[in-house]
Amino acid sequence: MDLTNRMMEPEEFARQRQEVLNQWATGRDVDFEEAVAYHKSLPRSKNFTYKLAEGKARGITFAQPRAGVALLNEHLELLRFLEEEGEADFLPTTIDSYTRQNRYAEAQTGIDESRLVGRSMLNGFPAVNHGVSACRRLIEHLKVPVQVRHGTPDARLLAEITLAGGFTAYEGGGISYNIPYAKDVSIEKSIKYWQYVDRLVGMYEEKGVSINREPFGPLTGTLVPPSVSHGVAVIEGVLAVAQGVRSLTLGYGQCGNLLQDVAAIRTLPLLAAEYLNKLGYADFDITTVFHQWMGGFPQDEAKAYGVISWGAAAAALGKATKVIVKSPHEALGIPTKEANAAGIRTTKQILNMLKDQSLPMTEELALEEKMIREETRAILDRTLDLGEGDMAVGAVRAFQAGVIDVPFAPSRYNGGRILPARDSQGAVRVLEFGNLPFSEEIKEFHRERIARRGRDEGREPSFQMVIDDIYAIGKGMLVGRPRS
Ligand code: 8ZB
Repeated sequence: MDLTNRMMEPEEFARQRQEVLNQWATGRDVDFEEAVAYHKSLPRSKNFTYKLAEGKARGITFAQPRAGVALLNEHLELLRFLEEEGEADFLPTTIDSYTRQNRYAEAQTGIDESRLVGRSMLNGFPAVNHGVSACRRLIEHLKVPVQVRHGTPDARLLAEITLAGGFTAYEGGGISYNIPYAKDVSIEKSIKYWQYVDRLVGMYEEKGVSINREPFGPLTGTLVPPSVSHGVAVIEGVLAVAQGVRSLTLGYGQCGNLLQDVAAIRTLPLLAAEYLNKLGYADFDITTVFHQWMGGFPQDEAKAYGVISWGAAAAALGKATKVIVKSPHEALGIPTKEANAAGIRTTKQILNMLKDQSLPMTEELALEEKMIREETRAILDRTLDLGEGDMAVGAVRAFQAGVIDVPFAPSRYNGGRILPARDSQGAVRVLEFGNLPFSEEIKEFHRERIARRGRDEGREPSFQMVIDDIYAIGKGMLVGRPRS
């Protein structure tokens, strides 16, 4: 394995860049020096990093939707609507699935078909096909900062084009955009692809242009124990900073139990800073993103608003820097712009009402924080051991060994040996540990909590409990109780 967590050599970057920019015709429009000058010509109010830092300093939580359609004018119209009618603090550009798979010819067919039928035939905005100047038109016509959101194991060309196009934030990472999204891409490969992206961001930083990087926190979004997603988030943070990234937003997907969610979002930046410092990095700024519930939603829009509101409340009480918003159409698919805007406004109402409130530290909250810290450290310390101090090597070996194991992931590079289940208060615990490197005390805590639920429900904890939990929120509950 020639993978390392050292900063990529300039020669290696230049060699790959040649290749990457020739993957599609629009790649040839990328001129790095000119792009740096373009960024410097933009007002600070359009830069993601500055606005995040301002929100963090003020202790407020921003709201950001997801959104993307096939054609430029329609996409711009959608984003303007979410800015004006949705009151979005940050905007996204969600990239279509063909582009995520580097299938640009098929994305082009999607664009052509969308023009013919007069509606979007892609599930996002194919930014590679549209190219640098189309991206700049978006940025110029929008007031707030815009981020690229996708799900791409090899996102090098997409990064080159969108960053040259004026976007100031880029989601993803070598683990979080592989394991939940791909079946057959090795982690070693996707980490290398993402080292390129992080190095590119580092090069912008060195030229005085700040670009925010956000690993995708929720992973599969399906009952992921906080320590598992925190482990991955910290690793991806370390990998990013090692390539010169400075503005890092670490994410977590709502599980549904308020104390566990608040504990998770509070511990995340502290754990990341702890490991970054321990590994000798000092030049970074960490903010957080809380994802409203990423699992199955109720079809009933009124109930969906309830789920959205609960996510907004947890984000506000956890003092996340921003929250990624769901829409009342979540159970049906991609939302209309009206439904999307309604989800943001619902969220903003809650954020505004809670912005001056905070949860007091209690014994229960302290316990949740302690468990998350100990479990995350167990995972990260073993990962570093396996990598002999190198986090990139460690990550590959940790997945091989099942030391990191993401529930319900499609990737064959993920062990898939752990099973999560909720406890009687809805906190996500671990039912089957696989090879998670947890101490006996930690394991006993999980067993005891799940056993207590089993007693409440008069059944042995089993796979059925897990299934029931996966569908519970969609059916109007949190804990998947058997019908009584
Ligand atoms: C992993 C992210 C899944 C979420 C939303 C889904 C789901 C995907 C779009 C979108 C608005 C799009 N999502 N693509 N939302 N416009 N083009 O991402 O609905 O909530």
